[in-house]
Amino acid sequence: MPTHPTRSASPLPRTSWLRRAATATVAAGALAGLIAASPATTASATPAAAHTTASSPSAFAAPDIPVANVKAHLNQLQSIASRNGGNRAHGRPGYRASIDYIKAKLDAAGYTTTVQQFTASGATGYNLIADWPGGDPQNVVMAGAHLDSVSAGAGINDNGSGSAAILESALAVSREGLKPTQHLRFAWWGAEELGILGSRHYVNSLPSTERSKIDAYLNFDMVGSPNPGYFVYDDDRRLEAVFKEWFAAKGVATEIETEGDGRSDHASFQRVGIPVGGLFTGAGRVKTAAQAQKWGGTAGQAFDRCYHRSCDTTANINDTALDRNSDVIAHAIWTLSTSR
Ligand code: DTR
Ligand code: CA
Ligand code: ZN
Ligand code: ZN
Repeated sequence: MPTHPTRSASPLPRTSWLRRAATATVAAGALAGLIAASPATTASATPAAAHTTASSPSAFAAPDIPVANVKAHLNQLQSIASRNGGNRAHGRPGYRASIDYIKAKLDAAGYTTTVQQFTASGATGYNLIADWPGGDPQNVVMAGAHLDSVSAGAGINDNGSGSAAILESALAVSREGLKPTQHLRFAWWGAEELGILGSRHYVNSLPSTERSKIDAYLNFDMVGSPNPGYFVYDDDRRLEAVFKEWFAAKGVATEIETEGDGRSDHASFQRVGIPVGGLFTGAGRVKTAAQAQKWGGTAGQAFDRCYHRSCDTTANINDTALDRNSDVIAHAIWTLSTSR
C-alpha cells in the first residue's frame, strides 16, 4: 500500500490547495480498482434541478429524517435475511441482495453508484459506493456503514441500523436537491465482520491522490441498540463537536466512544491519516447505573444483548435512538458538506 503523507489530526486548513498542488485531476467518481460487478453496475442520472444551494440558509439546516422511513429499510433488510437463510453475511446471497436493495434506491434517487468487488475468505465481497453528483471533487465528505451481518442472524442493529440511517440521509439529500460545496460520497461496506476487510480494500485501492481529497469519513456502526447509549467518536475534535453540539442542543447527554477504537470501518481511513468521526449506541458492554440515570434503559444489562446473535432482528431496535441518530447524521452531512 503506497505510503501516504501523514496528515494532521484534524482536517487540513481551508487553504488546502497546497495539499493538492500535485494532484492529478481525477473525476471524484472514477475510483481506481473499481470493477463493475454486472453490466448494470454503474448507473447515474442527472439529479432533479437542485433548489438548495450552499449559499442558501436552508442548506445548513438538515431536514428531519422520518424514522419510519429508516425502519422501512430495516424491514426490507429483515425480509432479505428471512428469504436467504436467515442472514446477510459476507459471501451469502443475503448480502448481495442487501447491496442490490440499497443500490436500486440510490440509482432511482440520482446517485452515481459503483459496486466494488473484492475477495475475502474465498468468497466474493462487495462494497457499494454512491456519489452525489456535484460539489468540489477536491474536497470529499464521506459517510459509511458496513452492510454485512454475522452468519448467526439478520444483523438489524449490527449493522442494518447504520446502513439504513445513512441511506435515508442520502435519499433526503436527493429529495431536498442539496447542492453541497463539498463532494458527498456514501459507502456500504462488505466483510466488516471478517475484519473490516471491505473498507480496507477500498482504501488500499485508492491512489494517495484520491485519499488526500477525503476531508472526513463518518462511520455509523450500531446506531439503534435496544438499551442505548449515545457514544460519539473522539478521534477528531472538529467532527466530534458536530455531533456533540447537536445532542447538547437536544438535551441528550453523550459519552466518548471507547469500546471501538479500531473495531469498525473508520479504522481503515484513520490508518492513512483521514479524519474520522461517528456514532455508536453500544454492543455487548453493560449499561451502568449512572448511564441508565442519564439515558434511561436498564442498568446491569448490555446495550445490545442480541449483539452477533440470531435475535438481532427488527425487534432489536430502540426507535428513539434510531431516530435521534438518523437526524444527527443528516445534520452532520449537511453541516460538513456545506462548510466552505
Ligand atoms: N465492530 C462492530 C461492533 C463494535 C464494537 N465496538 C464498537 C465501537 C464502535 C463501532 C463498532 C463497534 C461490529 O461487530 O460490527
Ligand atoms: Ca427524525
Ligand atoms: Zn458485528
Ligand atoms: Zn458492526
